[in-house]
Amino acid sequence: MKARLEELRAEALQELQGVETPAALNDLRVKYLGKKGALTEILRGMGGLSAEERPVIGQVANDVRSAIEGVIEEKAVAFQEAETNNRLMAETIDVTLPGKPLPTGAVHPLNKVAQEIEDIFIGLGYSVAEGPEVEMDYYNFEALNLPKNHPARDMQDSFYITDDILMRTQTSPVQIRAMEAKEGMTPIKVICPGKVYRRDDDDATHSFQFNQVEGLVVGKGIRMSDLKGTLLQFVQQMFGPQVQIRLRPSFFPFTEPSAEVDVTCVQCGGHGCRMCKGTGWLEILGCGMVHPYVLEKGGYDPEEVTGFAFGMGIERIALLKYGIDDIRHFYTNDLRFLGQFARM
Ligand code: 2U9
Repeated sequence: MKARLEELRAEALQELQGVETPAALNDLRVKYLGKKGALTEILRGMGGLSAEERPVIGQVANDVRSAIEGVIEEKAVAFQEAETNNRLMAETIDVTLPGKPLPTGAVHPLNKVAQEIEDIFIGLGYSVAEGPEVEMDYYNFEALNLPKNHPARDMQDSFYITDDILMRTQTSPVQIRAMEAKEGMTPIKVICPGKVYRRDDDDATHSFQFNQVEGLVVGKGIRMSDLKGTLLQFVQQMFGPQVQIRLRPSFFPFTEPSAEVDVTCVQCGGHGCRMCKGTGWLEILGCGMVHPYVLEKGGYDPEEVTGFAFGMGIERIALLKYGIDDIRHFYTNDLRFLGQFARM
């Protein structure tokens, strides 16, 4: 019986050496150690052994069982490890590979320029104010020295909603509201960016809706030279330190005196080219000293304080800055156009 057990051990170990799959390993476990397996079969014959032989053969049988179990366990662990390794290999991700590009948006060039203008004036100590786009006639016209039937109202044909309510034609009403909110306190240094609406036929330089930034400073002893210095600072930060400005007399109902401001041509530097039509200058904004009537409407005594104001079209600044020839590019949302500003 001992010889049969030893034979069984040798045969089992031999067969286990060549096993190649977990399923085959399990078959061998059943074949040798299972309830109807070879070892059980041999042990059934132990009943016929003498009392001396039984513990000896029992010991051998246990040794054979442990030897076979040991190899099966070893093989099982090896299969498990191999499978884990295969899975890890198959699931390996090379984190150094470039990712799939995600299409991302970009700040619209008009918002970009508006933000840039805001940043420059914030750097000069201004705060930023916003107000309603649907505005009362009083704030849009009346308080800005444009009474009903004033001929200058014709300059800005407007979208009226009722007799007294319209789409704002400028952001100046926000400044009137800022003055009211300050209740006579000085100084005021505010800029007001936002959309405005005018009944224009759209073309390369006009749009029924466009964007403005206006500025207002009110305080004791504010002078036209403060205005000029502020605007020079602004254009040099916006277009470069080489840029100069000139003021030409103009007229606005809400400022007196009023001026239009030109910058030396951003294209040719002032020598004269197609962009500046040979003049060396480009008009970029309007400005002036706040009209006493407007100061009064805002709750300030024009005998005590003075102020300056300016207004510019963001589209116009963006056209000049980026050399664009048609403002309709800003509104038609062609991604080939807009994409050019994504990395600027
Ligand atoms: C208050 C008092 C005065 C704002 C001003 C201009 C001159 C001006 C135009 C530029 C091009 C409008 O976008 S545009 O068509 N604006 O020329 N704006 S002074 O004056 C104010 C504003 C508010 C209380």
